[in-house]
Amino acid sequence: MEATVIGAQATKNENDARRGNSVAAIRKSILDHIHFSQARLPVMATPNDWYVALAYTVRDRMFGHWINVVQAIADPRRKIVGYLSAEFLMGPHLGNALISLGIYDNVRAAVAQLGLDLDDLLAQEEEPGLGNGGLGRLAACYMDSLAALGVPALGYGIRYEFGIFSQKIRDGWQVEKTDKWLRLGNPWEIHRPELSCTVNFGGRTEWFHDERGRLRIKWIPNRVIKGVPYDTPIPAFRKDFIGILRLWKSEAVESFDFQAFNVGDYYKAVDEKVVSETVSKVLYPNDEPEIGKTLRLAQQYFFVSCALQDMIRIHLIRGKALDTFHESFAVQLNDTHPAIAVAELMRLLVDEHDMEWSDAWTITQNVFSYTNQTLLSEALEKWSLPFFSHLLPRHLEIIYEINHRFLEEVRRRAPGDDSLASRLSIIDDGGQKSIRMAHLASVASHRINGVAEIHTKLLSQTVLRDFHDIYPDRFVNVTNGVTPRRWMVLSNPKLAGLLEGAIGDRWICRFEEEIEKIAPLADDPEFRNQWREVKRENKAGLARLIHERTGNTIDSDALFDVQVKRIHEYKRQHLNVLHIITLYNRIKRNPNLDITPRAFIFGGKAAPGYAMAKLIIKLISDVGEVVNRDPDVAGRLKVVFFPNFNVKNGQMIYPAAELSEQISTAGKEASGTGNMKFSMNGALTIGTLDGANVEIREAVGSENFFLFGLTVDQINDLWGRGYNPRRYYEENAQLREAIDLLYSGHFSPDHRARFVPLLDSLLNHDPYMLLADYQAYINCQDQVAAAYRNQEKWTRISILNVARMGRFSSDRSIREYCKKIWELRQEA
Ligand code: F58
Repeated sequence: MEATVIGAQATKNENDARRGNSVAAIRKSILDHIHFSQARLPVMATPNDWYVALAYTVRDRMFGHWINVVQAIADPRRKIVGYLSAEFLMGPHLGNALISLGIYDNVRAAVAQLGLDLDDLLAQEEEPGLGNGGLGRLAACYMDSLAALGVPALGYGIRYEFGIFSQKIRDGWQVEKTDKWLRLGNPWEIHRPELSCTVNFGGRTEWFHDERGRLRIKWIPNRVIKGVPYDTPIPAFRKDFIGILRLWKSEAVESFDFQAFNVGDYYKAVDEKVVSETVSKVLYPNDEPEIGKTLRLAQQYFFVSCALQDMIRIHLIRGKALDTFHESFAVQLNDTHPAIAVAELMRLLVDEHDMEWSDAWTITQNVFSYTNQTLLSEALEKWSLPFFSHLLPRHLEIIYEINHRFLEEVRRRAPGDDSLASRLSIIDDGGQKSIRMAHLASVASHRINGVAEIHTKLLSQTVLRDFHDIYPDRFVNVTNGVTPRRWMVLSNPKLAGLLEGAIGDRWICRFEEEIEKIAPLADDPEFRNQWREVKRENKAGLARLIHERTGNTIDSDALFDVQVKRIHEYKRQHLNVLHIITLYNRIKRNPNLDITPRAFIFGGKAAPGYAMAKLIIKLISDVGEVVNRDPDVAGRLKVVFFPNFNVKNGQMIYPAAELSEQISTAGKEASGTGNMKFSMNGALTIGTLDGANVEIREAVGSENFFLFGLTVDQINDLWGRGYNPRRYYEENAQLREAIDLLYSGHFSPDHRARFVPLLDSLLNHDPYMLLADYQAYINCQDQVAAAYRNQEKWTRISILNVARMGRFSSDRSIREYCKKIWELRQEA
C-alpha cells in the first residue's frame, strides 16, 4: 500500500493496547488476543488464529465508535433508516476496516514485526457471500455510505449459514460447492441473544371481543421459532461513527416446553431444532424469484418480522408512543422480497398493539418506501393464495383488507373502470389466484423508486403504469451508486495513491465535488504515463492471479476486455462470444492479420437450475480451449473464464480492466453497478443504452463511450413488426460463419451437438435480440480495437472516465434517498 490515504491516523490513546493505533499498540493487541481471546501460544498459532486475533484487534478499535451510533439510535429526535434486504453482499471486512480506520500501514508493520505478512492474513478471510449479485452488493454499498454520511442506520437481513455457492469450473462446466463461510467462526459479528424475537407460522385465526367489546383477531400459529440477531459494525470512513448490520439466525424456541409437551421425546425435540434452524440455513442462489418455495416465503417473513419487532422495541425505548413510529424509522424495501413487512407492521400495530386500522395504515404508509430492482416479468414476485394462507393465514386477511380499501379508493377515483381495479389489485384473480408483491409494496409506500433514469421511466410506463397514473407523485428515481472506498481506495491502492498525489484525498468522501479535479490532468503527458503504469501493474497482478487460478497465461500488453456479472441470457455473454469467434475466423482466414491483441476475461455465476446459463459458461470455456491453443492465433486472442466471481475477486479484476462489457438488451438491465466500478477504475465502456449506461455515457461524454445497439423503442418496434432472427443469420456472412462454426462442433469436438439448444434458441426465438445487435456490436468492437492503438488518446479517455464518475458514488445516491424518500437530514 503506497498511498498515505490509507496510512496511519493519530489518536489520543496512541499506545493503548485496546484502542491505540501505534504499531506497538497494535502488535500488543494482536498478541493479547492470541492469548486472552484464543488461548493460543504464538508458536502454535495457525494463520487463521492470527487472522482472528487481528480481526479482534481491529474490531476493538471500531467499538469506540459504537457509542455514537447508540446515542443516535437512542435520540428520539433522530430518524433511523431501516434497510430491509434479503441479501447483503458485504465482501471481506478486514481490508475495508483497515482503510476506514486509517491503520493499514501500521497494521502491516505490526504484523511484520510478528513475522507475518498482512496479505496472507487478508487472504484468510472467508467472504460473507450473503447475496446473489447486484441487489445484494447495492445494499452493502448503501450501508457503507450511510455510515460515511453519519446517518443512523440498521441493515436488517438474514444470517444465512450457507451463502452463495462457491463456483468451481470442471472441464469447462460450473460445479457448485456449498459455502461454509462460518466454518472457522466469524470474528466480525456480535451475538445478541438478549434481543431475540419470536416468529409465528401457520395455524389459523380466531375472532374474539376484547374487554372493551371490540372485535379483535388472534392468530393461533402451529409453529413458533426464534430469531437471534448478530450485529456486524460497518465502519464509517475516517469518522467516529458506524452503521449496524443486524442479521437474524433462526433457532428453536426454548419456551416450547418439550418436557411438558412430549415427555421424554428427545428425538422430536431435536427435530424441532433442525426444522427451526432450516429457515436461515441457505441463501437461494437464483437471480430470479423462487416461485412456490415455502422456505423462501418463510425466510422473507422471518427476517422482516424480527426487524419490525426490533424497530418497535427501539422506538418504545426512546420513550415515544407507537403513533409516532414513522418519526423514528424510515424503512426501505430492497425490492419486493421484504414486502410482507407491510402486512406484518399492520398486524403488529393492529393485533398486537391495539391500534385502529386507519391510524396503523397512515403510519405504515409514512414508514415504507419501495425500490424496484427489475422489470423482467419473470422476476416479479407472486405467491399463490392457498400456499400463502397456509404459512401466513393472518397476513392474508390483512392483505385482503388492504386491497379492499385500496380498490374502494380506486373505484372512487375511476368509477366503473373495473379493468383498472383488476389491473391494480394486489390479488391477481386470473387463473391461479396469487398475491402480487410489487402491488402490495406500491400500495403501502409513500415513495417508489427505480434505480436508473431509464429504469424508473420504463417502470412508470410498464410494470407499475397504473400505479403511476393514480399516484404520480410517489415515483422518484434514485440512480444507483457504488462506494469509492471499497471499489477504489481498497481495490486500487495504486490509483488511489496517484489521485492523492494529484488532488489530495478529499475525493474519497466528497467524490462528487472532488474527483472532477483530475480532468485537466488528462492533458498532462507525464500524468498519463503514471496512469498507464498503474494500469499496467494492476494488469500484471491480475494476469498472475489468472495463471494461478486457471493455468492460462495472458499477455499483460493485450487489451483486457472484461465481462464479469451473473450469467444470464439478457446480459448476453454469448454476444461477446460471437465477437470472439468472429475475430478468430478473421485470423484463420488471414493468419497475418494485424489485430489488436486482446484478453477476453469472463466471470460470473449461473443459477444452479438455469441450464442455458450453464451452457454459456461451457461455451466460453470451450471457445477458450480452441482459441488459446491455436498456433495461428499465436497469443493474439486469449479467452479465460475466471472462476468464482465474488467481491474479493472483483477487487482484483475491476482495477485491471481496460474495456468494460455492458451489453445487455436495452430495457432489461435495471441499472447495473459493475458498469460504475469499471469506469471508476479507468476502464472504457462498450455498452447499450440500458440501465445506468445511459447516464454514464452522458457523464463521461458520448465521445468517450463505445455505444452500440438498438434502443428500447427500436426493440419494441422490431417486436411489433415481427422479429425474425434467422433473417440476420441469412443476410450476414460473418454472423453465419460464426454460428455455423459453433453448429459444426468445431469448439466441442467431444460433443458436436453441445451448443445446438443455444443456437436453435438464437435462430428461432432470440428473445434478447443478439442477432439484431450483432453487426453493430462488431463494428463498435472494431472501433475499440482501433482506439486502443492510440495509447495516449486511450489514456486520456480513461482519465476522463474516472474524472466524470462523480455522481456514481453511493454517497450521492444515499443523499438522494435522504432527501427525496426518507425526509431525513443527514450530518454530512
Ligand atoms: C440487480 N438485481 C439488477 N437481483 O439486475 C441490476 O441491474 C441492478 O443494478 C442491481 O440489482 C442493483 O440495483 C439483482 O441483483 C437479484 O439478485 C435478486 C435476488 C433474489 C431473487 C430475485 C433476484
